[in-house]
Amino acid sequence: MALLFKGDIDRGGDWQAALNRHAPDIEIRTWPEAGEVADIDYALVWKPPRAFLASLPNLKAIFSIGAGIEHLASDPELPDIPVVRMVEPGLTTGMTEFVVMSVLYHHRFMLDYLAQQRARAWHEISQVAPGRRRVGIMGLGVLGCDALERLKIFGFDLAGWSRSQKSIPGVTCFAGAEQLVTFLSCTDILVCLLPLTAETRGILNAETLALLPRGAAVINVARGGHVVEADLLAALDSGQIGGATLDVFQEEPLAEDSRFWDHPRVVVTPHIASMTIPDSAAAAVVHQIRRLEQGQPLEHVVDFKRGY
Ligand code: NDP
Ligand code: OXD
Repeated sequence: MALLFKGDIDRGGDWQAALNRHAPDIEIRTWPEAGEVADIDYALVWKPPRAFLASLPNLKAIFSIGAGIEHLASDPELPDIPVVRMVEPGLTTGMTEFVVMSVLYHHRFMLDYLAQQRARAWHEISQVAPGRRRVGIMGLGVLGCDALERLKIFGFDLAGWSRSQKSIPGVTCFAGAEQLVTFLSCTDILVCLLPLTAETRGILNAETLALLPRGAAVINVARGGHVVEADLLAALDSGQIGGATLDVFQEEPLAEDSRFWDHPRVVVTPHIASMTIPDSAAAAVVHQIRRLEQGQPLEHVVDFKRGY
């Protein structure tokens, strides 16, 4: 049995070692050393070029190195075999750390305090009790649910929004386009953890940003395509949005002349909110391969009709 890895070349050695550790019986090949392509059963990939996967004739399943799968959905020649998105504890924990950190950052007025520091100003801002701070997460999947679970400890007023109705203890759950207005209108700190699909592209735009309470914060750790950037900049300039933490952008790396770089109400990070960790991810991939080889259904298979 052979698996071909085609991802970040700098991390190829780590992946090879991790996969060998978790599956000594599987032959691990690292692109470009693909060998005889007809022998390859599985591909573990990030942003493969168009038709690359179609050139592997006997694949049984494709594993995405990341949680997002647009890099595969955009390939018109994607083979018609199961595609598994990345769900692994390292990626989940990393995202939760970043979300908790960012929510606390806005909750505790850090943008204002940093501005005060630069101005050598010593001024207390009245603290808001966590129970009076409404934190809402768009996307109640693996990542959104884990972040909410950890945010509970702080006592925030928590809400979430998803496509299908959910029931999560301690979280007010909203669902569907018809409940989006209500969800947004009672969210002080908004976190976007949606997949990028035809339905969610541009979901944070002038109209939806205007539904948030004035001064709300926006944390986007999903995809740049969720935000209409010109609309967000206008909302930041007007004070409708009080601050933003942006980890993802329409164009990455962020253009040198982007206004986000030095906007005083924005924190920019270079798409690092979370990363797949080779060791735990290799265990997750091997677990799925074992399932398939034993005739059990794969987990976390992408439904391309839904788009995620
Ligand atoms: P999941 O597939 O587990 O969850 C997706 C959630 O979004 C589900 O709750 C789903 O609803 C909801 N959703 C999808 N479409 C809609 C819609 N039209 N309206 C309302 N809700 C919708 O994804 P993950 O939690 O694993 O990952 C989320 C995203 O995070 C990834 O797609 C990726 O883009 C991003 N990401 C970013 C990283 C970074 O470093 N910045 C790292 C890792 C991931 P339902 O539950 O009803 O299906
Ligand atoms: C992912 C990402 O989707 O890294 O995992 O953004």
